[in-house]
Amino acid sequence: MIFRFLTSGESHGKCLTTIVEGVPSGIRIDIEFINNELKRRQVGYGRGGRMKIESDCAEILAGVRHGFSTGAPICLQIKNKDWDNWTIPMSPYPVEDTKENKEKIESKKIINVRPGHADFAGALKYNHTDVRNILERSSARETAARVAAGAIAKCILSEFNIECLSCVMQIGSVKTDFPSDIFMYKEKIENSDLRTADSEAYEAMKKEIDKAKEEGDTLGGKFKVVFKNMVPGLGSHVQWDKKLDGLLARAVMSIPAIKSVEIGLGNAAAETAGSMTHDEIFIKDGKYYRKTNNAGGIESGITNGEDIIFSAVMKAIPTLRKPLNSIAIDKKEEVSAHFERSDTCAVAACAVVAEAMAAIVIADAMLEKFSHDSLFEMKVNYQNYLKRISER
Ligand code: EPS
Repeated sequence: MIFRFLTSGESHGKCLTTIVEGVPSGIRIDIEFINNELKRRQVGYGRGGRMKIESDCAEILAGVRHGFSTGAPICLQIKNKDWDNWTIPMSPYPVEDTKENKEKIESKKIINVRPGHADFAGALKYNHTDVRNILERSSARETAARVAAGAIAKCILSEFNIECLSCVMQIGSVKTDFPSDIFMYKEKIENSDLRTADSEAYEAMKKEIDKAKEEGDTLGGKFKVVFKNMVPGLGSHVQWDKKLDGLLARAVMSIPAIKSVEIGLGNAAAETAGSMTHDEIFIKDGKYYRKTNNAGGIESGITNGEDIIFSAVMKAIPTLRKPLNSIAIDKKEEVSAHFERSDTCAVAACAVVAEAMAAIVIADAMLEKFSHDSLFEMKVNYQNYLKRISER
C-alpha cells in the first residue's frame, strides 16, 4: 500500500485529523476542492441537528507548499464547532475537581448501549464503564476525515482525468434505477439533497424519511458509485490481497453502517447465466470495445478499462429517538437504548464517503502502477504504458 492514511479524533472532541502518506510531489492540492468535498458529505435530507452546527472546513498543516504536494506526509485538520459545548466532558486533560465539572461529566456519561452500534462490544473489549469512550470514536463523524483524505486521492486521480460520482438508488422501500449513465445527470445529482436525478423517487424518498422521523425511527438505503476514464491494468490477479475488487469492497465495507458491497452486476449475478453475465469483446477500427459492463470494470481483480461501478447498502442508523430495548452495561438491567440526537437517514452522505474510500483505493493502485515519487515521473510512465497497450 502506497497511499496510506490514518484518522484521529472524537465526534465531540476538538477536531478530526488525518495524515496522508504516499502522495507524489507536484500534485495540485486545492483547498477549495477539499472543502467542497466536506460540504458534499454534510448534505442530505433527513440529517440531524449536528449538521446545522458544523460547517466542515479543512486546514492543511503539513506536506503542501504553495498549493502543491512536496512528497511529504500531508496533515489535514477539521475543527469540530460543537467542541465548544463539550470542553469539560471531552477534555483530554484532567479537569478541576469541582461540583460543576463533575455534573457536566456525569450528564454525558452513557451506560445504556445502543443495539447496532459499537457501544456494547466496544465497552466490553476496551474495558469501559462509560460507553461515551466508545461512541465518540465509532460515530460516523470520523468519516469527515476520510472524505478529506479521499479529496487528496481525487486530486491525484484528476491528473489522469479519472472522475467519480455517486447517486442514491434506494431509501427504505423506495427504489430507483435512474439514471444508468449518472455522469449525464451530474448537476442534478449534485443539486439534490438525496443525490438522485429521479424527481418522482425523490418525493417518495422524502415522504419515507418524514414518516420514519415522525415515528422516531431511522432508514437505510443503497447507493451507486462510478469512476470513469479508467486505465486497464490496475490491481492484479496474482495474489488475493492485490485484487482491486477485494480492496474496494474492504474499503467501502469499513464505512460505518455499510452492510454489503456489490461490484458491477453484484447480487444479480446469482441468477444470471454466463452468456448474459460476461461482457463480450468486439473490435471496431482496430479498437477493442464492449457493449456491456456487468463486470463493473474489474475482471479477476484487474481493471479492464471500463468504468468502475459498485453499489453498497447502508443499514438504518442505530441511534433511534424511539429507542430499542437494551441493557445498562454492568447493571444486569433492561433499559431503553441511549438517544442523544441523530440523523433519520444519511445514505446520501454515505455515498460521498464511499466515493472517498474508493478514490483512495484507486489512487493507491495508480501510484503502485505508475510510480509515486513525483507526478512528473508518474505521467511519463502512464503515457508510455498507454502507448504500449494501444499498439496491441
Ligand atoms: C455525524 C455526526 C454525529 C451524528 C452522526 C454523523 O454527530 P452527533 O452525534 O453530535 O449528532 O450526527 O453519527 C451517526 C449517525 C452515528 O451513528 O454515529 C457526522 O458528522 O456525519
